[in-house]
Amino acid sequence: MSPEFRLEQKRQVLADFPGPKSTALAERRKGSVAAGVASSVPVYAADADGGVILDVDGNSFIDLGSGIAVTSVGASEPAVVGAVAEAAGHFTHTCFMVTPYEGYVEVAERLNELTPGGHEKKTVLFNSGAEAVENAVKIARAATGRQAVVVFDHAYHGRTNLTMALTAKAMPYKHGFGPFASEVYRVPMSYPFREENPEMTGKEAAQRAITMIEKQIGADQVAAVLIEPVQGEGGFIVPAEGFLSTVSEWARSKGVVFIADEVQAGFCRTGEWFAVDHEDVVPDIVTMAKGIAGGMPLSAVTGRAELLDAVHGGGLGGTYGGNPVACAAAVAALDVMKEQDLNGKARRIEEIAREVLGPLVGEGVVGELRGRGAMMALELVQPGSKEPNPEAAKSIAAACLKEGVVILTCGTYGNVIRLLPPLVIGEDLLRDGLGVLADAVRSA
Ligand code: PLZ
Repeated sequence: MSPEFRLEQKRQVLADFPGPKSTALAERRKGSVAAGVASSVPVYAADADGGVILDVDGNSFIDLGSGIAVTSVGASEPAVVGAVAEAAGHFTHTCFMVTPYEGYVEVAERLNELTPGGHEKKTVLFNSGAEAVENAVKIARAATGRQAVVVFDHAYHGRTNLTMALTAKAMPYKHGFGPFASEVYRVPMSYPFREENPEMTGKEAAQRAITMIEKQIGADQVAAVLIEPVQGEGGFIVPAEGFLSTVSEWARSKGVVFIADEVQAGFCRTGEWFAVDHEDVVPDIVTMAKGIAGGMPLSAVTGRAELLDAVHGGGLGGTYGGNPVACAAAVAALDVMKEQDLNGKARRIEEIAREVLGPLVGEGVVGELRGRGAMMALELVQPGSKEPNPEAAKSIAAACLKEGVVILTCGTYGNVIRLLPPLVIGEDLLRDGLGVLADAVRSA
C-alpha cells in the first residue's frame, strides 16, 4: 500500500467484469438517462484516489484519463477535499454578482500571477471550459469592435452553440445541432505527422494560415485567433516549432486578440504551467478549466487588463460562475501543484512514456508517439501507411480496460490513444499501466 494514498494503488479486475452492480446500474440508466450522453467505460465509480479508480463491484483500475484531464492532483486529494468541506460548511453559494466573497478574488489574483506575461491582467470566472471560451470571444469582440473569430482544423472548444461552431469535428459534437454561430472561420493547423510536405516548418505552416486569414477574411475584421497550443480532442497535435509564435506575433501586429485555449493543456499537464510556456508565447487571453480545481467545476478567462476591462459593467457573469466551494478547491489544488512540483512530475511521466512506448513506433499500427509532459499520445495507422486506424484505437482501449487500465482515445480520425494520467500517479503504477498498453498495442 502506497503510504501517501488512501486507496491501494493497484490494478485488479475480477472475473465477472463488468460486475453485477455495474451491470444493474447500466440497466437502470437505460430507463432514466438520456441516450445522447455516452460513457466510454461500462463500470460505475465508487471511489478514486491517486492513480486508481475503484468501481462498485470492487474492481480497481489504473486511471490514465483523469476524467479527461481534470484530476491532475488526484480525485480525492486531501487538501482539496478539506478545502471543499471547510468552504461548504460556511456557504455553498451566494452568487458573486450579488454578495461577493474573497475566494473569487484570491483565484483571480493567483491566475493573474500564474498565466504567462508580466503585463497587468484581470480574470473572470465561470463553470465549464466551453463557457470560458465563449466569454473569451465575447470579450475580444467587445474590446476590438470586430466580429470574425479564427479557429483551426482539428480544434475542440466545447459543445455550446458558439463553441460547437468553433469546434471542427462534426460527429458526434455538431451533427444535427445546427444552425451554428456565424463569423467563425477555420484555417489549417500545423500537424507535422499529416503534413503533405513533412519538411514544412512551423513558420511556413503559420504563414499558410495567415495568408488565408488575410485573403479570405481581412485582418482588420478579425477580433480573435483562438487556438489550443497542444490540441486535445483533435488528436494531441503539437504544432511544429515556431507555429504558435508566428501566429501570435502576426496577431499582435494586426490588433487581433490571441486567445490560448489551455482548458486541456493547462495547469502542469504538459510539464509547464501552461502549454504556451514551451514556446514563450504570451497570449492576450488564456482560457482555463479542467485541472484548475481538483475536480470541482470551475473555469476562468484571464487576460490583458485593458481587454477584460473593455466590457461594460454587468456584461459578464452567470449565477454559478466562480462558485465559492470551487474557488476554495482551486486555491488548494494550485498549492498542491506547486508544493508537489507537478510540472516536474509531468515531465517524468513523459520520460517514462517515451521509454516504454518509444520502441513501438514504426512497428505495426503505431505511426507516431507525440505530446508534451503527461499529455502524450500514440497515433495509430494501417501498417505500412499513414491511413488512420480507428479500429485499432478502439480495440486497444478495450483490451486495456479488460486488464484494468482506463485509457482514452481521441482524434479527428478517432485513431489516437491518449495518456492523461493524474500527475500524482506513482511510478510503479504508471509503468504497470503503460506495460498493459504496450502489450495491447503489440497484439493489435
Ligand atoms: N477547450 C481545449 O479540451 C473539453 C470534452 C469532452 P468543457 N474537452 C473535453 C466532451 O466530449 O465533451 C474542452 C477542451 C478544450 C474547451 C473544452 C470544453 O470544456 O468543460 O467540457 O465545457
